[in-house]
Amino acid sequence: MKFAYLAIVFGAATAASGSTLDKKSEFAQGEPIDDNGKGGPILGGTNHQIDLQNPDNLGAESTDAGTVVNLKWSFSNSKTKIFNGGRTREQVVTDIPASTDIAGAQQHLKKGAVRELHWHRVAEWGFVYTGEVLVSAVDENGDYQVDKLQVGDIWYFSKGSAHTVQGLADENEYLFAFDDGNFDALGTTFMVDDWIIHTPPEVLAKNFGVNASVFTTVPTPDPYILNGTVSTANSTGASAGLFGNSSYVNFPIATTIAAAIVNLEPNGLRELHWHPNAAEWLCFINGTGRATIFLGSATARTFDFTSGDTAVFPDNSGHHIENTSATQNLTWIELYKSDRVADISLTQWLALTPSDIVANTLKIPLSVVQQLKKQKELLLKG
Ligand SMILES: *[C@@H]1O[C@H](CO)[C@@H](O)[C@H](O)[C@H]1NC(C)=O
Ligand SMILES: *[C@@H]1O[C@H](CO)[C@@H](O)[C@H](O)[C@H]1NC(C)=O
Ligand SMILES: *[C@@H]1O[C@H](CO)[C@@H](O)[C@H](O)[C@H]1NC(C)=O
Ligand SMILES: *[C@@H]1O[C@H](CO)[C@@H](O)[C@H](O)[C@H]1NC(C)=O
Ligand SMILES: *[C@@H]1O[C@H](CO)[C@@H](O)[C@H](O)[C@H]1NC(C)=O
Ligand SMILES: *[C@@H]1O[C@H](CO)[C@@H](O)[C@H](O)[C@H]1NC(C)=O
Ligand SMILES: CC(=O)N[C@H]1CO[C@H](CO)[C@@H](O)[C@@H]1O
Repeated sequence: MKFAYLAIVFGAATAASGSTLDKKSEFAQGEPIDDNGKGGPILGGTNHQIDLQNPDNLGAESTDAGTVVNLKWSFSNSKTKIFNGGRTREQVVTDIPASTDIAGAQQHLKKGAVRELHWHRVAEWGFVYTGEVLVSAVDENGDYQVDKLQVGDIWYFSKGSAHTVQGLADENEYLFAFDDGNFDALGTTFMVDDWIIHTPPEVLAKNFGVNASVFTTVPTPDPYILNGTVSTANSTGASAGLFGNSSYVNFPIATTIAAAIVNLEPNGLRELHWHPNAAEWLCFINGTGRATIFLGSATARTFDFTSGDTAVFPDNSGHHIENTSATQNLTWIELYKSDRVADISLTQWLALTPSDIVANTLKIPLSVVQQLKKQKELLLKG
């Protein structure tokens, strides 16, 4: 595995305690009506399936307050681009305007298909979910690497590094992200064939020392993803395809994107915390959950999440994440535009502050403050 900056943490399973959702049966039916009859039905037309998936958009969480912008985007709402050899769909800043630091995409490659040679003016981070891929990259010093990555492996191509990715298994899929929410803006990605096509032939001839006519078959418009056969160049038996004198999959090259993958068991809680260094960008991989984001100025909003959802928790906002499934783990990837994952725990803060000051501020018993854990819990039992 090629992890680094990638903490894998687990929540603990316990006997299920009383569900907070039991009281919210109307919301669970897609009706914005609370236990006291506050609210009212939706008669003017609604997308009931979306309502059922998002009881917190219907007002189910009574502690929510103020107007908090949307912080969630499902890849299912993205336009999928299909190609000979694969497909891609992405979430950018226009999908979640608050996600200025990071944008993400899900990409699929068939066996032999290639995400063509290109570079970006932003850094790229990738995580393989399915299959196996060959990544190849070259940097400013001529340092290069070709490596095979399996499920759970990650890569990092620093800003400007030239790279390409090929699918090796029958079906290959990965999440990738950029350290700029607006990564798909004009002038962000540079495709090799576009450049060749837009260079005068006599310059190409002189540059490469070949007859310019060899470039008349370069495709235009660029294919983005193209089909092909698995690379055999530089096959050396057991380590076929693995060579180079640099590393894009060993860290700490990843200086602008830090990551963690989190697995929360049923009934677990990712404790209340915030990140002092950056906004958090998330992609939910599996399960169902909900999160409340406290944005300061007495505003807060709760969102419901399921697999394929992305989200941003703005820089320094307080938040927690709960599972909402009695049987399934909730798994997500979290990314930061930073060289590290950092968080401040609310419990630890209160435990390490003079207890009488905390008790007086919150008007809670001193004994309650005195038993708060001084160690970060990260993930709590139910
Ligand atoms: C949930 O995650 C735990 C590890 O924390 C693992 O042992 C267990 O098999 C997972 N359960 C399911 C249903 O995937
Ligand atoms: C890696 O190889 C390339 C090409 O031969 C060379 O230019 C570069 O200096 C090498 N880098 C290292 C660190 O050896
Ligand atoms: C380049 O190749 C074309 C097509 O094969 C040929 O007609 C032409 O003479 C070549 N030019 C040079 C300078 O060799
Ligand atoms: C790529 O797909 C096209 C169209 O289906 C097909 O004609 C071509 O043979 C394929 N090439 C490879 C290398 O699979
Ligand atoms: C294969 O890789 C080695 C370095 O491991 C290099 O010396 C050699 O030139 C490469 N051969 C080809 C055909 O790329
Ligand atoms: C999601 O978890 C279930 C078990 O709880 C498992 O069968 C399934 O393969 C997982 N899906 C992904 C994409 O990890
Ligand atoms: C917030 C929420 O719905 N949490 C649920 C987590 O999963 C347990 C079952 O394991 C439910 O009881 C909780 O309601």
